[in-house]
Amino acid sequence: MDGAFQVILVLWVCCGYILAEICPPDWNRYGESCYFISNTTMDWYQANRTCTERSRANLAYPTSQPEQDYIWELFQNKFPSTDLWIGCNDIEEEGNWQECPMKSGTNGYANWGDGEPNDQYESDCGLIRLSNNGLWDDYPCTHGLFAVCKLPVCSVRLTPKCLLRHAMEELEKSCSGKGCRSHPQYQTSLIDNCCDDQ
Ligand SMILES: [Ca+2]
Ligand SMILES: [Ca+2]
Repeated sequence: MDGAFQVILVLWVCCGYILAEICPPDWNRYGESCYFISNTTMDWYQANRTCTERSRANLAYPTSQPEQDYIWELFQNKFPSTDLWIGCNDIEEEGNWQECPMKSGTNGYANWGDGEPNDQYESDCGLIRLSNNGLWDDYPCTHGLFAVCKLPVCSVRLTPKCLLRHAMEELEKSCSGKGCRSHPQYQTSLIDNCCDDQ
């Protein structure tokens, strides 16, 4: 018997619940994270707010080449002819880039195009550039682009009563509203109580 299945079976028989890791509706899962591409364009500040207000997510920034490739493919499948805001910025201090290091190394992953970021036109916000095969560029934050939000997968406790009372979509909605595993606001609550109000 598969090990993961054994754990689920033991939880179900002994404790009356199973654990499930899910993403909210319309989000896409990759690894331990969920991703959402906005349906409209907006400036970088609004993009950042949109992610925060939407399930308390963050404006995503790739932290590895596989994640960069996943986000880029996800975006190209939805909007194949434009650029995409990511969370990198040097708004607070020119040249001091938040979230995205200047070069890949001990500070993390970087994917800047040649000569970028160059602060042309007083550019303080990072984007994935269509015309440069997805390499990063800096651009004025007031420009209107799509946004990519990122959220840790939600860990929910499913009981038989819960499963009877809720459709999966409803579970996902309640999960996205109540907290997610590893999210800074919920680190003390590794299992949220999506179904504990039965
Ligand atoms: Ca700048
Ligand atoms: Ca630039």
